[in-house]
Amino acid sequence: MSIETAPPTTEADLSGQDPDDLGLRRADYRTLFYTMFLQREFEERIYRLFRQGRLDGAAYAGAGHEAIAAGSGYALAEQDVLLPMHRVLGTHFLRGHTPRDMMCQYMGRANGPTRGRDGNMHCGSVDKKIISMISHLGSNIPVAVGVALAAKIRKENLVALTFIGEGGTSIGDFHEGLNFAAVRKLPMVLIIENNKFAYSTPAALEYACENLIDRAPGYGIPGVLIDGTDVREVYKATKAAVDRARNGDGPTLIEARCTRLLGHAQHDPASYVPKEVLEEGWKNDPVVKAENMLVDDQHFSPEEIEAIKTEVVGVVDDAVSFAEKSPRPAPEDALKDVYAD
Ligand SMILES: Cc1ncc(C[n+]2csc(CCOP(=O)(O)OP(=O)(O)O)c2C)c(N)n1
Repeated sequence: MSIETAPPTTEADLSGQDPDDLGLRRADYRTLFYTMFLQREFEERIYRLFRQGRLDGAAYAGAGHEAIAAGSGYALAEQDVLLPMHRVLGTHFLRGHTPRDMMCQYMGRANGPTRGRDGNMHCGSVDKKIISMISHLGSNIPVAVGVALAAKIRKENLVALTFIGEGGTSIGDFHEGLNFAAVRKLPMVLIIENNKFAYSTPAALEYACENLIDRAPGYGIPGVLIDGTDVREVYKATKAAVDRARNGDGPTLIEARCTRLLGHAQHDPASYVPKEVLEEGWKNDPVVKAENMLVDDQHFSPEEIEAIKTEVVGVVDDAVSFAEKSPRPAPEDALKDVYAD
């Protein structure tokens, strides 16, 4: 998490606790949970704002994907490049987009990252090393491969991390990108967010192999299957893949299993998803799991967890009122930054 957005750290967080088996301390766990809860709360709010007609564009949520966002984003080093997709909002926060920035973006305000001039999830930042997602599924992958290729040619020590849904793995870009990255041993990590549905298409109609990482040996790269609802597991797998890429050993394919807990987007009640799938998914809610893990293993009291949640709700309240007071873009600015001066 960048300096401007890092949640306040208490003395207890900084106490001389030794790092655990993953090299993480209490302050790291606080940031991981804070990020997950911030994604959940922020997206709940944008759903509500959408229904009230206060939000521009559509509203997508990554409910069920919060551990994937926080655990993977936290495994990156400052110089690495992030290419997020539509269910990993938490990665934006970890790289320094503030809740105010993102709320201005969602509300189409002039002081949002795209200055109110692009779709709400479509924002990046050169300084923060975030490349805006591309709506066309799969297109992020060749871009990540290009970033990794450039880094290798320029001998820059950076890794590109990107994502794809299990539905998107059927697109040609997945094969072309992954094959090129494997052949050239490029520093790239690709995480498949396998949430069981691509819009209304169930996984059984999307691919015939048992696991999507079964494809990895075909490219000559490692494939790692993980529980995408367990933030420690996501961090551990991503960190290992990032370290491997940084060492010049090439890309890794990670398949993170989770459940899409809501519809495809706000407009979709997801009545086609079997009740049992959703019940099972909510039983494995990654945010609740992280909360329990913090209490059981990391010695946070339930009161401390509540305090983090209250703080996050306040941060999101502030983001909404800041965005609503912010100006809309001026029509004459529409072409600003489109062409080089
Ligand atoms: C090439 C392309 N085809 C179709 C779409 C429309 N679309 C957007 S998201 C989506 C479903 C994606 O499913 P999946 O890849 O499994 O990701 P999820 O949304 O479940 O996280 C579709 C069909 C698109 N954006 N791009």
